[in-house]
Amino acid sequence: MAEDNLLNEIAAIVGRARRPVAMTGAGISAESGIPTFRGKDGFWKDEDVTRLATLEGFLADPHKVWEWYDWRRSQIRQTRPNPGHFAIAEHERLVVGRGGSFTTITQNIDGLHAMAGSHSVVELHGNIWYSRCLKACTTELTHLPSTPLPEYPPPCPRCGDILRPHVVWFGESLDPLVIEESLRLAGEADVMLVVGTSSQVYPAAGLPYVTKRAGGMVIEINLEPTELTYSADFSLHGRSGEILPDLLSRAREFAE
Ligand code: BJW
Repeated sequence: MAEDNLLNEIAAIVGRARRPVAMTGAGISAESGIPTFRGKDGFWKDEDVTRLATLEGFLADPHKVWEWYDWRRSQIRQTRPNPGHFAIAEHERLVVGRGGSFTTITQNIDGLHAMAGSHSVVELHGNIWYSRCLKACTTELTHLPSTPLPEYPPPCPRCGDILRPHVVWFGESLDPLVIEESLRLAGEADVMLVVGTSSQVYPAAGLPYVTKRAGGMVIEINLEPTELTYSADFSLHGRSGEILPDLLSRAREFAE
C-alpha cells in the first residue's frame, strides 16, 4: 500500500510535467536481451575494454574491433523493443499531444527507442548501425544495416580509407552539438527519468545534476542503487520494463 502511494505520488509529478526528459542506459535494453556493460553479468566483465572500445584499440587492430562490433550488431538485430521502450514512446506522444515536449536522451547505441516509436531521441554515444570515415573525409555517415559485413574493416565508399563504428569510445569527446542539446534539454526539464544506467560514465552521468540545479525533479529507475540514488528525488528499484508501463499509465491520469 505504501509503495502504491509512493508510485501515485511520483506518477502525479510525471503526469503534470510539461517538459519531461528520459535519460536511458543499457538497463532499459537488458529486457530485450542486450547485455549491460558493468556488473556481474555485464558485457565487459571478461573483456579488456581498452582493446575494444577505445580509439587506440581500434588503431591497433581494426579487424578485431570490427569483428566484435559486427557480432554485437548481429545480436542486436535479433532483439526488439520491450515494454519499457514502448511506454516511453507512448508517453512522448501524450506529452506532445497536449502541447508539451518530451525527449529521450540515450546512452544506448542499439536504436531500440526509435524502433519503439520515439521520435525525439538524442543518442549521446552514437549508433551501431552507422559508421564514418576514420580519416573524416566527409562528415556524412555510412549506414551499414546488414550483418555480417563482407569485409573487416569496411572501406570508406568515398575515399577508400577505412570506416570506423559511429560510436563514442572512452576518452573520445561526444559530438559538441549533441552535448549542447542534451545540456539544454536537461536544464529545461521539469522532470528527468533516469532509467537503467549505472550513472558512472560522464558527461551523461552529469545530466541529472543539471536538471536538479535548474529546479527539476530527478526520478531514478534501476534494479539497484547507483551513484545517483542519494541525489535523486525518488528512486524506484526494479525492472524498467515493469515499472515504466505502470508508472506512465498512472501518470496519464494526472495529465492536465
Ligand atoms: C537495469 C535493468 C533493468 C540492468 N531495469 N535497470 C568526468 C569525471 C570522471 C571521468 C570522466 C569525466 N568526464 C569524462 C570522463 C572519462 C570517461 C568516463 O566517464 N569515465 C568514467 C568511467 C570514470 N568519459 C569519456 O571518456 C567520455 N568522453 C568524454 O567525456 O570526452 C572528454 C574527456 C575525455 C577524457 C577525460 C576527460 C574528458 C566518453 C564516454 C563514452 C562511453 N562509451 C561507451 C561505449 C559505447 C560504444 C559501445 O557500446 O561499444 O558507452 S562505454 C559504455 O558505458 C557505453 C554506455 O553507453 C556507457 C554507460 O553505461 P550504462 O548505460 O550506464 O550501462 P551499465 O552497464 O554501466 O549500467 C547498467 C545499469 O542498468 C545498472 O545500473 C543496472 O543495475 C541497470 N539495470 N537491468 C532497470 N531490467
